Amino acid sequence: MSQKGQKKTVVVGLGVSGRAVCELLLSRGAEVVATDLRDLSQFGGALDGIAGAGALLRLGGHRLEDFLSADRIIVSPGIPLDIEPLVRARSCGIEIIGELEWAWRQVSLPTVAVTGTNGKTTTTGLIGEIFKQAGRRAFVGGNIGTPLSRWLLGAQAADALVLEVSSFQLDTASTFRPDVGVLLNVTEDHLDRYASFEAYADSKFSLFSRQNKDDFAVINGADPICQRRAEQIRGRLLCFNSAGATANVRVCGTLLKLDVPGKAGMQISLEKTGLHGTHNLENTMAACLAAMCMGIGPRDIQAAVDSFEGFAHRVQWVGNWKGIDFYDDSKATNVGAVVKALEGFERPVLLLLGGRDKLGAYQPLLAPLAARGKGVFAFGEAGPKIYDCLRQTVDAGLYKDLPAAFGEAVRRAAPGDVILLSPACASFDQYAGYAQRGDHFKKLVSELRDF
Ligand code: UMA
Repeated sequence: MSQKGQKKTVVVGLGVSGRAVCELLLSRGAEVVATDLRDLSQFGGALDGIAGAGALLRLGGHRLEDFLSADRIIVSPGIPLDIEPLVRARSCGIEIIGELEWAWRQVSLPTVAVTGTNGKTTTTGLIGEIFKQAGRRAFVGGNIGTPLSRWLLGAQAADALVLEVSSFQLDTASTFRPDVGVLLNVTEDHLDRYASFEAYADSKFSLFSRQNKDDFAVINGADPICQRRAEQIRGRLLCFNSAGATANVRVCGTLLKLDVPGKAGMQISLEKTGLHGTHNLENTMAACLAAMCMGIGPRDIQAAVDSFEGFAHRVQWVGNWKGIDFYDDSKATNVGAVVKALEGFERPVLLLLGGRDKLGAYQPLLAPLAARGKGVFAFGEAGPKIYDCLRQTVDAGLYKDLPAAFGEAVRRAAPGDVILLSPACASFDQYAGYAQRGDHFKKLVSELRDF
């Protein structure tokens, strides 16, 4: 214990999660050491509030002695758990937990948690919209953007939590237990952080590891990893399946038919949905099932399905020029997301791929590209690796950056084609984030008038 008798907490990483944790701890009088690899100059004043409130800032690196003298350590999701000070602190028995775990311990509200390699944000958003239509107040956040600890700093006006949860957040959880857990899919991602794909899948499945028999576990019956590991689930297992197999939610024409033991069946029309493609069908199925588990009726679910339009940078149509349609899917930072995006199109696709490699394989793109790929335009750091992998099978070219790849795709496209930015890579080689990369793509589309 610290001299003040308060628990001394080291907060690691001072991005949006870490800063919210610090603010909350400081507002409760805790002793806080706030540490980050970045220098003060790189924060542009963002730390003024916590410094003014009494946090001891340790910037430009982490100090082992801070970690070893802590009563507990709260880590931001992006902190690798194998950095030396954390390994040493763990071996000394010091508690290390994530921001989500720490914040969730302080709330007692029914919780819906959505994870999966792809589709988390859309599904979480749609569940949030369903709650809104039902007149039920829910905090919608987590990995989607607003950390739970930030919400705890406000008036906390909600009757439920609807959380997007990442594998990183699950890795640092020890009591987190959602009443309804949703796992959308598991495909290769974050292999720069996990020892193997199986280790990443373990992380995703840990969403269900503390559930009891009354909790709901909603999984994708068409996903091989979900199928293989379903027996690990101890809660009430519910499946959605876009491939038409027996499941708790099925597609019949333009209707979703939902059937959950112990609840009245319901039907939801997809005629007015703004979400397109197989992946969005799965997202919608999962969201409807989760809402049904939370006791929300068909009228409110239908109203949300009809009105929800999805989010920017997720297979978002951003314009048409001379008959060519342009879609921004900059959020697709792994290969599985690109496969899903390609499967959503019936027309020839010119695909812009590239950025910072995440060490996964690009081969899964070959089959959907053989079906509808008119060309691949590889760019950025990962460009050469992508080009080498795909050029035997599809017409591929290598470009230094997004504008160069975009320009060539436009020259090659014909009316009726689709130009899709779905990069399969992180953006950090050339952009601050996927949103900035998507915005750049949109700007290039808007400038085509002068092309
Ligand atoms: N840092 C250290 N030490 C290290 C490594 C990093 O101090 O060894 C510092 C960095 O210098 C930086 C800070 O840690 O200042 C960043 O922390 P962070 O990466 O956890 O970022 P936050 O701003 O707190 O954002 C996090 C999530 N980021 C990650 O998981 C990488 C956000 O998800 C999330 O929206 C936010 O919390 C609120 O919950 C982003 C994401 O990319 C969108 N998530 C991944 C995904 O969706 O695939 C998992």
